[in-house]
Amino acid sequence: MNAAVKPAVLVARRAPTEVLEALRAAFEVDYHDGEVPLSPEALRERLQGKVGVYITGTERITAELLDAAPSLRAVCTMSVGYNHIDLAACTARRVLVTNTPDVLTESTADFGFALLMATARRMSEGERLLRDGGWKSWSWDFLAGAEVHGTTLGILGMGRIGQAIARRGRFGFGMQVVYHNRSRLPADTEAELGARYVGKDELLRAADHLVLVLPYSPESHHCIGAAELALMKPTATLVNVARGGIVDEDALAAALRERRIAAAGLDVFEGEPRVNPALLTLPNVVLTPHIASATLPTRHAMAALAADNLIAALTGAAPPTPLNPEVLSA
Ligand code: 8YV
Repeated sequence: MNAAVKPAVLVARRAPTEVLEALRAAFEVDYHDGEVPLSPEALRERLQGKVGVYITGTERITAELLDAAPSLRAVCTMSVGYNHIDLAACTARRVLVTNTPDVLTESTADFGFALLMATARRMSEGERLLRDGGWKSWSWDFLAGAEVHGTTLGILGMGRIGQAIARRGRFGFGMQVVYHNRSRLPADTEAELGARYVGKDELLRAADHLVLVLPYSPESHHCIGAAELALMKPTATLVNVARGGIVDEDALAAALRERRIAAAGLDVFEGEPRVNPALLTLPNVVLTPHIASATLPTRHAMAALAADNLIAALTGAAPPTPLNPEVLSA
């Protein structure tokens, strides 16, 4: 590459120093290091003349935006989910899209399991009570929650993260694992995980703890609503570490309020960072601000992978994790 004419890219969110340095060595970088994401208008403006963009889950890449930024050739997101990117529109315009799978699998599964535990064992409720001076005495059922070990773990969406959660449940907690997925896992993977494939309704009926780890799409929008919640055990917990839009939050709040399910743990929300007010006042829901992948090593690895993808995409090398590799051979 001719160092005098580096390609121009936009780094649309703050990135770790070493990653920014690598990007600056390869590109002319326009850097948005503010806490708040660029507005759609500012993003469109800053993309003028750029051939690549480094984004996170908070920047939406739409067909309209692509048409307004015709120089763009690569969109590299520091996230495994890519529902914020119109992939078909990118492919149609021969814009490469990459994401960051694998590097966050184990940390996200750790957090999913932690949220399950916190939810089942009423940890947030206990801490709130303690901090508020409400710990006065003891009784046999004081903050008694649901059992985790030896119970049935249901997983909706059995991709890499779902499988990593299944391993924790099976090998760490002696749980029976049932799952539902668009496609069934190979028999040897099912055997390794001790996981039984079931229909969605059976999953809802069987799970003592149901974890949602499926990708968000028009098909999965509100796929857990009033009808699905009605199939769950009144003692069950629901955990969502996927995307907020998968759950109808009003229906969930009603089910929690009326104790039609016992509790929920939510790391993702439909309108995040805004949280449905109906959830905020309920005692039996643990709420966390979309931090399932948030460990420093994992976030460094995600950022580095997104940058590696951007550098490869714009220097003629093979990007490590493309989502539409057909663009490369077109
Ligand atoms: C990120 C995520 O926190 O990777 C994903 O899809 O949801 C999270 O790991 C976030 O989207 C960062 O861009």
